[in-house]
Amino acid sequence: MNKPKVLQVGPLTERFNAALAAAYAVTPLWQQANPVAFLREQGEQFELLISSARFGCSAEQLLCLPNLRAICSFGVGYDSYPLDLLRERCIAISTTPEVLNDCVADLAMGLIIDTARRLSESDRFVRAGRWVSAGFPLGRKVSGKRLGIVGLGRIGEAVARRAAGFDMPVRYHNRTPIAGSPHGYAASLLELASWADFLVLTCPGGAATRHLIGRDVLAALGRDGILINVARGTVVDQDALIEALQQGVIGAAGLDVYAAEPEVPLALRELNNVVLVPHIGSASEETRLQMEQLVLANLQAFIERGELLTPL
Ligand code: NAP
Ligand code: 8YV
Repeated sequence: MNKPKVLQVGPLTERFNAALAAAYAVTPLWQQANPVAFLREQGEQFELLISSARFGCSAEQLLCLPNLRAICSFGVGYDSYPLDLLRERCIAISTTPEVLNDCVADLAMGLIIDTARRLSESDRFVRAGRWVSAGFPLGRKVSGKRLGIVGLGRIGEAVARRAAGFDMPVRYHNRTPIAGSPHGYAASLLELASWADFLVLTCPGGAATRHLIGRDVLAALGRDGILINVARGTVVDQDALIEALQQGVIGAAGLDVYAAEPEVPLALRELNNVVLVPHIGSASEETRLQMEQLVLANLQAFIERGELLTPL
């Protein structure tokens, strides 16, 4: 029997690529000499697409895929897809929710501890041989501090559960308050930022949340406040953040995501009061394996039953 045809937009792990190729007739779009010309000439043969939160699929690419029926995406974020167009054309899309909650929340807690207790900075201090001639400056306490969460969803809830172990009171801001939530609701971002010691971002990216965190929110967070972003770089006005860190408007920041990845501006890299990691929220062996398996299970379910397991 012929293997079903699948178009894969960008590379994932060797393990995933091999598993996909074993069951399907895969066309790796990124390996085509001219991917744009390839799509224009041959796009109509594909009904199934594999992509990721990182590579997504543009409106221009969709135009070249008139027979597309389903997209199985690696990652939970969907800001790299034109959702209105997908809805209009009745193209189903799955993501990989839940399986990465723990790792992204763990990273958020790691960034909280790192920024407040200055772990990365103190590591640089020891490696540079500076301890022999000076003591390291004091950091800030973590336990018992106020934690504000922007986007109390699956990942935000996992952060809140971890914060309980640190005796941190939690408040949150979503567009809609969650009925029965044990956490206090802040009706505005300014209210949440003024209250919080740590402001953690776990909301989706995309046009609707672009620059939610700007100069006003940073000023409200204040000079002892710490911003943690494990959501999307677009949620923060990055220029305003750099200015706030340079001028001491906020105390520190821990960032996993950036405005134009993988570019990280020199102005950020030069600052000592920011911890910078390269979008590693879900990047553990265990979680990435579960995400890969969920992508494959979605694809199989769609082919066998016309239904995705974790549709958006
Ligand atoms: P989720 O369960 O859908 O939670 C998102 C939360 O954000 C919801 O509670 C939602 O509540 C809230 N929200 C949406 N728009 C908002 C707005 N304008 N202002 C305030 N809150 C808003 O999603 P999730 O699975 O937790 O994932 C969240 C995001 O994390 C993903 O979309 C992705 O961008 C990011 N992420 C990053 C990494 C990483 O590696 N760093 C990994 C995975 C995910 P309302 O709808 O009531 O507003
Ligand atoms: C992805 C992420 O691993 O799930 C998401 O939304 O940001 C990460 O978990 C990454 O974007 C690769 O696509």
